[in-house]
Amino acid sequence: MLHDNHRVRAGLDVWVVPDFAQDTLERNPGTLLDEVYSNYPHRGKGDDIVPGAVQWVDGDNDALRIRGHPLKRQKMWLQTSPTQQGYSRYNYTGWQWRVLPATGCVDECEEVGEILPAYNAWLDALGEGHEEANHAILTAYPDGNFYIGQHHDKTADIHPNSLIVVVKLGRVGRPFEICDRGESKPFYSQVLTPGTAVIMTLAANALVTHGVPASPEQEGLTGSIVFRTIRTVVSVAETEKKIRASERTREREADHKRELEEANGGEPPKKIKLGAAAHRVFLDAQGLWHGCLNMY
Ligand SMILES: O=C(O)CCC(=O)C(=O)O
Repeated sequence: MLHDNHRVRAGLDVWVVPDFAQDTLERNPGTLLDEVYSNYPHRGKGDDIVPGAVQWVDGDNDALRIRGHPLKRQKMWLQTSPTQQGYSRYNYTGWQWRVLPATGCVDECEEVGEILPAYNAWLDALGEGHEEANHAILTAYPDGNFYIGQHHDKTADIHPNSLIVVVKLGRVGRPFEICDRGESKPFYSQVLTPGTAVIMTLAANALVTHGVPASPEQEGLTGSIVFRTIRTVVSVAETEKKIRASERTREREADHKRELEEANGGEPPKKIKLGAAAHRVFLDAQGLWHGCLNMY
């Protein structure tokens, strides 16, 4: 069912299959995104996440910002199990505990609930023994200024036998790029039409990075839904505990920053890189180090 002529490169387990939404999920990728985008609330800057509800989290919401910077996309998390039994967690670089309760149950999102059985039937029919998808992340790019940089999926929370399947949504195509790990020049760069699926194994995900570059001239909403099998479930009580602990850490860091700034006569810290890590350091008038804040 996965044909060699759909591989992005011979021998690599990454396939690009056109019209996957239309043919396999039997759903129009334009109306699917439009409906999910407008039928559920968006939590923007300053809005609270409603635990366990189906909702979009915008990139400027504090829970989604990455090290203080707005993310250039909007996201919705769905899981197949009831959220009262715990949240399925997919952790990635810069992920924050306070976004985990933004996960809703697919039973309360009928647009996605309707396509999931067709997705899992396709997976079963592949006959490769892949685990059924129990998790989906929708990403929305309101226009071409929104994007996702080159990355590989972090696999700690993904079932080893999961496939990663990105289905492109919207009414217009969007470039998609794949690079060899460690390279910045893509070996694959194509405008993928709505409904196209990018399918990869975890082994292939470890060899390459993928991303949707900014295309500032592009107008119109585009997006994707990514199906995975997630193995990490965190209870509601544990999630709340982790959120409280990270809140205390943020408060401590803010106090520490204020104290160091006061001691430094109101001067902001200077950014330096020590090895791979970035730090904000306070140097006194003689250039002597007298405090350091980790970047957060
Ligand atoms: O929107 C896309 O096409 C890619 C999404 C993606 O790579 C991700 O959510 O990890």
